[in-house]
Amino acid sequence: MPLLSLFNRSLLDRAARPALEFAGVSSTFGEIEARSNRLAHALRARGLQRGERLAFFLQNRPEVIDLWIAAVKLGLVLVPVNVLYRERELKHILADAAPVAVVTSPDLAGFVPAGVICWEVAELAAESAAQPSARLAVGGVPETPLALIYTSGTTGASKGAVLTQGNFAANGAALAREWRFTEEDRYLATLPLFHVHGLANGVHCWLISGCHLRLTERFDHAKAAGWFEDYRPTVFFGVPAMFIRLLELPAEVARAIGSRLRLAVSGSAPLPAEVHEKFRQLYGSVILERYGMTETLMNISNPYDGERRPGTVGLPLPHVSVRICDESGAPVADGTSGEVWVKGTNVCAGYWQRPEATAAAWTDGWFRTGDIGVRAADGYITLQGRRSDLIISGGFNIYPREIEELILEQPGVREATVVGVPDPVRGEVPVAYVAVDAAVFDEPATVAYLRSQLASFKQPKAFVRVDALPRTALGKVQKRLLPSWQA
Ligand code: MCA
Ligand code: AMP
Repeated sequence: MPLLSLFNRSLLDRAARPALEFAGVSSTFGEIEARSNRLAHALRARGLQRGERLAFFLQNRPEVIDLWIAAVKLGLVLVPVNVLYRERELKHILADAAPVAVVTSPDLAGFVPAGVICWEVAELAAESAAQPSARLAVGGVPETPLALIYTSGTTGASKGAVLTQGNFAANGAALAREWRFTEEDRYLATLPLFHVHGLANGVHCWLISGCHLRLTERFDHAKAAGWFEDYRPTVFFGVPAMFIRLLELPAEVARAIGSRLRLAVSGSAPLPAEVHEKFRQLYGSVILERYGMTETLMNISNPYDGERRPGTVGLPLPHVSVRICDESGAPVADGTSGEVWVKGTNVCAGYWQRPEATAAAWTDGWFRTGDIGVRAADGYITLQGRRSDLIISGGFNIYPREIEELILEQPGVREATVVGVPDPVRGEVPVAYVAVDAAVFDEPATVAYLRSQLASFKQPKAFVRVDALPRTALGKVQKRLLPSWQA
């Protein structure tokens, strides 16, 4: 079914129902329908045509949702940008995607590189208010691109995954069904809307099921207990760092929250089996872990009914085929580790203007995820690591090479490598190992430089000095041989 038809179940058929609450302000589905129509007219008036790209660089707010729905209606391609990115990171994405403009807010506009057109989100909303509320019937077919979402895939260079309306429709419909969403649900949305977890899963399960959504600007562990108490959600989606934070709540508070929570979903990074168990004990709720990627949306999920097995990501979703393959691409036997390959209506159309990267990531129609996994005889899949040295911190991805290259530019640095070290809350944090000329290397200046160039979650937690990096005979750094580091 086309994505807009799925949305119509709520936007048109449940027009009078309360839909969304943000900062104490509520909207019905009918109001969201009218607002997104007005915004579509305003975007048209600013010259945007079907197929054109428009970036957004915004904290969570209802305007992001309006923009998403307007893009579906107009056949536009949105480019979500992480709000923690700084000018250098934005420059790459905006130069590559070449959007007509970036929708942003005054607090973030200063990070947008000079020469890029910024549209102020509040001005756009004010301008929309004067536009007609009737639909602009442009729409799209399943193949119509809807988003370019930047991710590094299995290599270091950030590329835009071209996700279509059909990808979001297939993924959203499958998740809403598999996870038993109904219009009675109350979904607490604290995940960022600039990533697939919050956007493709959260927003789509909500719009397709017609349940109620409370949106927060971001996750804040100091406020989380209050939100759960006050909103009484039945559904919560989070990254492991959020569930680890939730373990800090007093037992009686946790038990009351858990008694109302019918579904807690974790993903984006491995959920330690110990956290799964502690959450069950404290909240009386068994976390459902699932696995996805920007390029593929969701692939594999533990079942709603049936065993949610800790440490595993479960079974392939109904619209997804999964193979575990050896280096030659041949499927391996159950119990043997290999690379996870996926195929299905969830998989993106390729990388934006990167035919070589696209060719490298797909083989015979199968997308090679770069994740290493193993399938048990009963079908449950366990992820065991990645082929690349990606670090995942609090659910945000970090490519060591990006940080290493910046450190190597600093005076007095002979060698540098960055590795992920275990962190009790964020899973992993980056630490730099450097071989330096001590008389020249200025650590505070390097830290200040990295702060100006990189998102906060990419900042190395320490600079560990070594005489030289351990290398193979071919010169490759052997990260496993580095001395261990403790905070
Ligand atoms: C985090 N920070 C932010 C925001 N989020 N700052 C401003 N706005 C935000 N929205 C910064 C904080 O300022 C702080 O910076 C650092 O991140 C950690 O914040 P803290 O309050 O200590 O939070 P925490 O308790 O450590 O939790 C961090 C977090 C964050 C809120 C869980 O990591 C997060 O939002 N993660 C979600 C990532 C996500 O959605 N991933 C999905 C992508 P400083 O360090 O300077 O103090 S992967 C995906 O989509 C695939 C497909 C999948 O499978 O889902
Ligand atoms: P991204 O490229 O930001 O979409 O991140 C996707 C990557 O996150 C995947 O390739 C996995 O390595 C990782 N990931 C997502 N969900 C899980 C999970 N449940 N367990 C382990 N890793 C995960």
